[in-house]
Amino acid sequence: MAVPLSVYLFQKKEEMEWLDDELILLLNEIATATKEIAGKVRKAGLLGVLGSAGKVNVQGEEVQKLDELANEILIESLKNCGKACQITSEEVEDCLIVSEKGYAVAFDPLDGSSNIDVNVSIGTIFSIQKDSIMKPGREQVAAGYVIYGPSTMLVMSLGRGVVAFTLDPESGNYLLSHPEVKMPEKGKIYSINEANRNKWTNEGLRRFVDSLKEEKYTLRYVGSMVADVHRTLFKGGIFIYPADKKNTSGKLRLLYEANPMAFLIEQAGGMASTGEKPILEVVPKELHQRVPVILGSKWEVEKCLEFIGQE
Ligand code: P6P
Repeated sequence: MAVPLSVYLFQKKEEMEWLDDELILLLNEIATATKEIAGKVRKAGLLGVLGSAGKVNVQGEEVQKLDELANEILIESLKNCGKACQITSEEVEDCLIVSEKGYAVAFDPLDGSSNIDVNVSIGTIFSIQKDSIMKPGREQVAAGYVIYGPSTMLVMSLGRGVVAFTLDPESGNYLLSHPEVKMPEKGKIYSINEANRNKWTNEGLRRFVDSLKEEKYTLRYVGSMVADVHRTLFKGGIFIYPADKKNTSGKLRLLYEANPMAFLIEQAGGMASTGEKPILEVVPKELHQRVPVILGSKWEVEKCLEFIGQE
């Protein structure tokens, strides 16, 4: 039988001295919270939790009822397990300081919420740092996401490669389904919202996208970062959310979207850049700061950086 997440983490303690009991407990807690979220997502239409919560969050985005529910589930779980010293959520303006020492957790409780009401894959993204979340992403001790898709999958890295677990509906356990996720060196898919093409602030980016069309790449864009990054991680290619005239620093948030995804992509052999530097080298200045995101297979990311550098 495939290895359950809790057993996998216990087994990894031997190989990874930094994987202490607190971190193992925290990861199991986050996994358990996402199982509860998966249950709500699966039955959303029956629970009356579709649609807007009638509020706007710190991002200026309309909050969906499921966003709020997922946020409450994660915050309660992290508070109850007592192993998170800081809790940062996309849905909460300020960082919740619990104690000075321990593991700092940042998360997007339900990413891609504009897709909730149309039953398209959405996800939860998390990042874990020692003591404070306000450090370059290179220092993450763990990061991952759960994608609520045709199957619910937990994809994560502890700093030694990327593994994926699939939620088994019978046992209710996350079971190891992909012991080693490696990115293809090059793909055939590009993923960017081309509706914003004329707003992109870098002319080289338009030339790069046109060059991929010349090479017969296909476009896939779900509009949920978790779904677009999951496909890029497994199939290769490139995902881009660039700076544009409306979002001058891009739209995606550093601490709980760009950093965890960049950590996974690099751990799987890919690259993740802001266009000026590796995402994991950005020194955070604000809790909800945004960065441009260019991530995926090395070949495409390097090619993209060449084009935008020649602007
Ligand atoms: P756009 C979802 O709202 C999100 O934050 C990410 O999940 C996704 O990649 C992006 O926004 C989509 O933004 O402007 O293309 O709709």
